[in-house]
Amino acid sequence: MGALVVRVAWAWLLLLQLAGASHVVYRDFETKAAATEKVPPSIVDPLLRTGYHFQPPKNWINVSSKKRISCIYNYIWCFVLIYFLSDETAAPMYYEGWYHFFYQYNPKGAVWDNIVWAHSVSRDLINWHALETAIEPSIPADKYGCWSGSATTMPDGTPVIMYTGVNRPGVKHQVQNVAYPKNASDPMLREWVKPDHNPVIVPERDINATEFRDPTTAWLAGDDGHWRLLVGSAAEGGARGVAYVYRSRDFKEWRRVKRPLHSAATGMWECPDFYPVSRDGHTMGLDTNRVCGKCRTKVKYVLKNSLDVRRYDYYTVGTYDQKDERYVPDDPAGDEHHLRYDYGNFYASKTFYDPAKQRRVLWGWANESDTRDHDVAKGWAGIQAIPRKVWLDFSGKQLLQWPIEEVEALRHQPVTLKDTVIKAGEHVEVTGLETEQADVEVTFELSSLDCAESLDPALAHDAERLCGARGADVEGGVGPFGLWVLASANREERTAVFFRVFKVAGSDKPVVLMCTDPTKSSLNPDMYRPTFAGFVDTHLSDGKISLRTLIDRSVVESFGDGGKTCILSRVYPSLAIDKNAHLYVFNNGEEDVKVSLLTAWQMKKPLMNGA
Ligand code: DQQ
Repeated sequence: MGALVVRVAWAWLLLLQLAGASHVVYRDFETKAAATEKVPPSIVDPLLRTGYHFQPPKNWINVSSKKRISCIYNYIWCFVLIYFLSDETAAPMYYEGWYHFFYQYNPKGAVWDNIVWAHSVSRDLINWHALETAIEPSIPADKYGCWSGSATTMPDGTPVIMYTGVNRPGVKHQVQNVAYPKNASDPMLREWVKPDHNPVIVPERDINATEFRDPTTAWLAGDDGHWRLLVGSAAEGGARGVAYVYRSRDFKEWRRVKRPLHSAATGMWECPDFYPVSRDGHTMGLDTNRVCGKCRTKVKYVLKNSLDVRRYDYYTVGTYDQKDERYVPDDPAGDEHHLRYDYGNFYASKTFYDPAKQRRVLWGWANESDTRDHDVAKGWAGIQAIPRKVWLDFSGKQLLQWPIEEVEALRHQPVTLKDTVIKAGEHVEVTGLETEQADVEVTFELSSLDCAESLDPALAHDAERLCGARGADVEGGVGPFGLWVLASANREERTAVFFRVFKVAGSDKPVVLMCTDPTKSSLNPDMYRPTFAGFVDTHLSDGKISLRTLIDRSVVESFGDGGKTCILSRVYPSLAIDKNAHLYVFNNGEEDVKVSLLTAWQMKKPLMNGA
């Protein structure tokens, strides 16, 4: 009976998706000729290409054969299906003084197709050099595609790549393959060889072979000498997301553990990620392979899945019982999508342990939010978010994320604003620097929450609806207050990144909403401009809340309250381009807000794959 209910629910959800999709497909994919004529000139302006966010010189970097951006709008699921993409995090890693980034790439165009593993290297995760393609279809086990995967460092220091190969035409039949460096003494790891024993993991009969992909970094647990890794999958006709555990002594023979590490009624899990984090508030990262038996009590685990039906990255914090090979989230309702790495455009991410700085680094892919035809006209699509250091908050309930410190080397021309009160309905421009490529850190101080509006209980768990319903321009009680970025001189174009504070009857803890509202980001009429939002878990006990926003021409990437809530948005201004981009602090709330300190820096352009 339970299974029947789940199936009916899924069929219903699917119908809703399709209904939403057909509407958006109609909007986004008119005939190519017609749409190309409509591509606004500003979209193809090279000045909208990002300056310091990772991207190759041209073409697509990605996710899968289709992209869906899902959102909740007026209670209705809407889905944008975009059938061609470029760059997703396949395998970030560190080797012999170099960071390596392998990513899903279409060498032939700005849409998802012909996917290979492109390869770039860096000394600092900021300046990048493009190398030759690392892995491309060349054996029967990957003849029809080299999809996502991960790198694992062996005890002797050499890396191994596991990746998904598509080995049959038509239906995407997926297997897992292994590749080794041809010459481990080359720190650039330019060439990779695929042993004859590929594929090393094939789906057993009870697994849906078209939903079986993206092996994780492998780890050793206990003294049994076995490597473990996860493969993302779906069960119950697609209704359940599953992370299967496979074990091996030699990376050649792999056996599935009978029960999955974890599964939930969410739909297909792509790109799973599983790693330990320190539970005592340490910001240092942990190497999955070095969690000693004694330290286990000081460690929590994070399981992330990239949810195919929504195209967002969700995670839970929990406990890993390695004897039982099971993971249990601390929050029994955690699988119901309480926590996201990023409440904006951020998908198919991966973390890696960086031994050079003893930190865990999270890297996610952000696709465009224009249309396929715009991408074709631009000749490029897809960027990487700024790599983020990630660790467990002292509360143990959620992760904190912060741009890696290396990005600060790009800062120059600092401008500050101190102890400036922004009165109700007012705004202040931050001048003295160019802000189309900038890093802004600001601390807001609230003298009182007396004016905070009461939160409608129906919206108490739905940040996106709360934000989307009225956006940044509503006159609130405490907030909306925050930044207008990539704003034109007269502010007819602007993207708002803001907070709004609510009170809840019977609780002394305020509800703090963080939101990005790009609905006025461009005068071009045909842009997809979803608002994005998440709640910030804070008591506001010192009356302060901070915001950091990385602005990069068509990216607005924000970190609320020290990295508790993050939102990345793609926007395509038509006026606020290059030197015409302005930055403001605004307050649309009734209560005054003080900027105790704002510092804004212009950002230099690093080496970016030769572009
Ligand atoms: N994109 C890859 C897949 C992965 C998906 C193919 C994530 O391996 O599941 O390019 O978007």
